[in-house]
Parts: sequence; structure tokens; C-alpha cells
Amino acid sequence: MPGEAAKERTLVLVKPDGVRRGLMGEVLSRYERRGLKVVAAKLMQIPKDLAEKHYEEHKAKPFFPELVKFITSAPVLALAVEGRNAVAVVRAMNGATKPWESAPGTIRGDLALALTPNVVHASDSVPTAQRELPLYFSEKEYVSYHRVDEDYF
Ligand code: FUP
Repeated sequence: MPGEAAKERTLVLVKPDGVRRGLMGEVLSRYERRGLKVVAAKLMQIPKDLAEKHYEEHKAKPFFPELVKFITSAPVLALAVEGRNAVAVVRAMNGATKPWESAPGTIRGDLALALTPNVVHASDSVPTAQRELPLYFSEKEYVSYHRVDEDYF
């Protein structure tokens, strides 16, 4: 449609706390209901080397070891989510990184209160998504289909 933003893909992780609390469905359902399309999904335990690669921008930070320990502590649900403005839309739906600052109605604002176990991760920009998605999905793992709500025009 004219005037619509370009389609983007972003990486979402339902983090170990989200999986262990039984929140995978709750989180996935919010993206689905919003109109975002899940184009790849994987339930997996992140190995240490992948965690370190994923969070390499935080390598020098004091919380880095704790972050790696946490993200590798139990399985995550990795999702590739597609839609117009998907990167910003998913970040807005997730809420502020610090859950005590997250607005009610967001995933963290409704479901989290701690900083490290904050339920979800999502890429913070299109270049970040382009770096992060291949860490979790190969090209052949993406599926192609039309959501019914893509067919209105
Ligand atoms: P986000 O992009 O929302 O994932 O946030 P950041 O990249 O700023 O931080 C990455 C992760 O580190 C967040 F999920 C929270 C965690 N974190 C800590 O555990 N301790 C800190 O002091 C800061 C961030």
C-alpha cells in the first residue's frame, strides 16, 4: 500500500525466565494478534559461545557474565518476526529494558519486574536484526506464507 513502511524482520527471544514461567504462548500470541508474521521459530538452549556473540556489544560491561549465565540457563524460544516496521513495533510491544520503567500494556510492563530476567529480547535496529537473525536461523529455516490479514488490498 502507498505510504506504508517497508517490511522488516526482527529477532525475538522469549528468554529463559519466560519459558520457565510458561509465558511462551502469551508472548507469541501478542505478536500474532498485532498482525506480525512469525517466519521462523526454534526452541533451543543457547550455547555459551552463541550467547557471547549475541551480547558482544556488552562484553566490557560488569553485568556481561551474569547475562551470559542467565541466557544459557534454560531454553529460549527464538522467533523471526516479520511485518511493516517490525523492529520498532516489537520493541514498543516489549517495553523499556528496565521493567520497572516499562509501561503497562507492554510485555515487560505486564509480566516482568527484574532487569536480567525481563522475559523478552528483540533486535534494537534493522542492522542489529540483520546481524542477530543469522546467529539463530539459516536461510532455509524461513517459511513463506500469507497471513489472511495481508490479503485485504
Ligand atoms: P535490550 O536491547 O532491551 O535487550 O537492552 P540492552 O541491550 O541495554 O541490555 C541487554 C540485556 O542486558 C537486557 F535484557 C537486560 C540486561 N542488563 C542487565 O542484566 N544488567 C544491566 O545492568 C543492564 C542490562
